[in-house]
Amino acid sequence: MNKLGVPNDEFYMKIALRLAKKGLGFVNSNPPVGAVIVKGGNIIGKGYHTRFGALHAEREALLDAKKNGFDVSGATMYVTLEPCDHYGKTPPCTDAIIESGIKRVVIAAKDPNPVSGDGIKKLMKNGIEVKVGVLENEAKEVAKFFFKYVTTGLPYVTLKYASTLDGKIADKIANSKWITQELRSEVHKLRSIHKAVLIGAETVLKDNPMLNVRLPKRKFRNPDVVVLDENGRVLKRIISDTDKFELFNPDYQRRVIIFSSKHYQNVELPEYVKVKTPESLSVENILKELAREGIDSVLIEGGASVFSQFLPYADEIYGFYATKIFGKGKSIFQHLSIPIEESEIPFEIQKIRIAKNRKELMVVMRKCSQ
Ligand code: AOF
Ligand code: ZN
Repeated sequence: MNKLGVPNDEFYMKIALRLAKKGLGFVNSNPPVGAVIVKGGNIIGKGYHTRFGALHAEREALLDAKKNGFDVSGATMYVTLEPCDHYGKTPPCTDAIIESGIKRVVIAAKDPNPVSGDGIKKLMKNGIEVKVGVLENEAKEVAKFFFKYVTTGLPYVTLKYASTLDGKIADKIANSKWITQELRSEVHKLRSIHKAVLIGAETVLKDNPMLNVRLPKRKFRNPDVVVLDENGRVLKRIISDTDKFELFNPDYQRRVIIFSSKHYQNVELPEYVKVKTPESLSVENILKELAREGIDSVLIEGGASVFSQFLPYADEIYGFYATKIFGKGKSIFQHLSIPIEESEIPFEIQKIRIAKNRKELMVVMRKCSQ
């Protein structure tokens, strides 16, 4: 809205962004994208990318307008990402827009994906007025996994831990369940948007975690699970005991990828379990392998040795703190030893949330842009 309360480009782009968000968790490793078609101040079509491989937002919006009996010629399309100009899983959106008679296209962010061609140029060549950069930062934020994945070839890395006030993720006898409770739904939301969660062997063996999404009244997809099983301890145990691990529960309909330096031949694994034994189990190598598997985002869920390894690669950190103290116990990053003068990490606090019962705190930190 402008000062007189008349809807402007930002107003419609906000609606397109809201639509884009509906695809979060379903579209990876494609971008969540939203589109709105406006004619004479009225919204006559809306669409978003609903799941990986499905129609792009632009085509969904055009179909929606058509379904509702509207003629889109002369209309304006608001789209959160530059329309593609390539034959991928679907034909180019530029062609659909040009054919439709739309005369103006407002774009939030340019597409960083080189394979998608130059959609802006193509539209302009065909006499369409194009405006780029409306709510660009917001659009990049919504599609942050996609932007990182396409520009670096690595997944977006989010580190998530739940600790006591004194930074302990487990007590002295290694009990680590239920440190935080109230803010659990935030964790489940995080799981629902990431393509995969990653944990160490120790966590699998000690906690037997489900790592699925539990959100009432919401549609979601369970993330794939990645296990760092350097010495093959989990693999060895599942030879006889697959059923005992929640991780391998087929009801969750997800892939399980195990990274190990050892592979036990003649281990019979269900078809959704994949064992990878790359030459190096360095974090960088693991992230590259995950990217090759189409994983655009990974939520690191522990324990201490995994947190310590992945900290330098994290784009974002979600710290959940409970008003509890363990004194002795396992510290979040206990495998690092950093002198005080180097201890400030390149992160800034973006958001905090206090639980209703005032017993828990969520701190969201983002890597500073250099
Ligand atoms: C999407 N959804 O709404 C838009 C996309 O392989 P394809 O054909 O699905 O094309 C994927 C590329 O298309 C994607 O990387 C991005 O560059 C562009 N735009 N993709 O999945 C959409 N608008
Ligand atoms: Zn497209």
